[in-house]
Amino acid sequence: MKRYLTMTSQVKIKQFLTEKKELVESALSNLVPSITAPFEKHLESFHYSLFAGGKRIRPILCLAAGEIISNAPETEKKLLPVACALECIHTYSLIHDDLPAMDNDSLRRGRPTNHVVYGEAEAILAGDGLLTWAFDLLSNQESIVADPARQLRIINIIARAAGTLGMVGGQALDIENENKSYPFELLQTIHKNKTGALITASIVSGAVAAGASSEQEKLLEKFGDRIGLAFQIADDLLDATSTTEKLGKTAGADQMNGKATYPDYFGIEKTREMVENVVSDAKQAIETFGKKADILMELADYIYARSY
Ligand code: GRG
Repeated sequence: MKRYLTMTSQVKIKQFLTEKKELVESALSNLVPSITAPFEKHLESFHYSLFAGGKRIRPILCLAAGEIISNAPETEKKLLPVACALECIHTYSLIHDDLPAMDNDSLRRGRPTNHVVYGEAEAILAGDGLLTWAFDLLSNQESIVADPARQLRIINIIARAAGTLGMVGGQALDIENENKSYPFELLQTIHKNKTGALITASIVSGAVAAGASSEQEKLLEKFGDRIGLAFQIADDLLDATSTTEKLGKTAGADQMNGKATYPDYFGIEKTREMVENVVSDAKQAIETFGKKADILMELADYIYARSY
């Protein structure tokens, strides 16, 4: 099922992304600790990275998946703590990924990386603080979004995706294999865990929080799995073809760090075709939702369009 962004849908999706991004920014401001004594320095570094202008794709996917299940006006408001928890985890992963012991990068979201500004020890702590705050948000009485059994499932979906059997494991494999040549299957495993797991969890947790049935959850999990992969392949393409200025992070960093990417295995053109096919599979998975799936379909097209 191929469908490209027409001018009208491009405007519509940009508007949707802007609106939801604003909503997430304001929820984040309300739901994380403000910069006050006695932890001012630590919180300054926490805020520095969290409010650095990320695209907020994971919280937006969480809200959009919730919308497919229930468009009751209170659903979106209810889902915001889950959406914000996902962004806290993502921001922690970027801070730690940029550390000298990992990718050693000095530019992120268009500004100097956290450790460049606050030093390595504080950057590690800002990451630790963000990760832990995510689970505070997910388990705090004031921000609980579902009945206890559902809430526990949401926490477990996110914990599993962020940890050793997901993002952390993927990052470990990535680092172990730097500057090595390895079979394509290993690259797929790295991508699926390092980037895909949290993206899939964003979609599934949003759906579960909004009351999805297990059948609906399975369809959205398949969509998430494909979108997560498309997102990482698009990121590989952008790293190889875009500029530091446009990306707000160092272009060509994968090659510099000895990281294998899709274009290394298949070249740019074939890799573009692969993103297109993966996005098409993602959309097929949610066809049965009919019109309700429009926004997620357009978000999928947006990920494809972003690879150019
Ligand atoms: C340190 C445990 C740990 C994990 C790090 C996220 C990650 C795992 C590494 C980042 C490496 C990377 C560039 C992966 C490609 C996909 C990706 C996660 C891109 C950054 O996400 P965006 O584009 O960034 O959503 P913004 O800044 O918009 O939030």
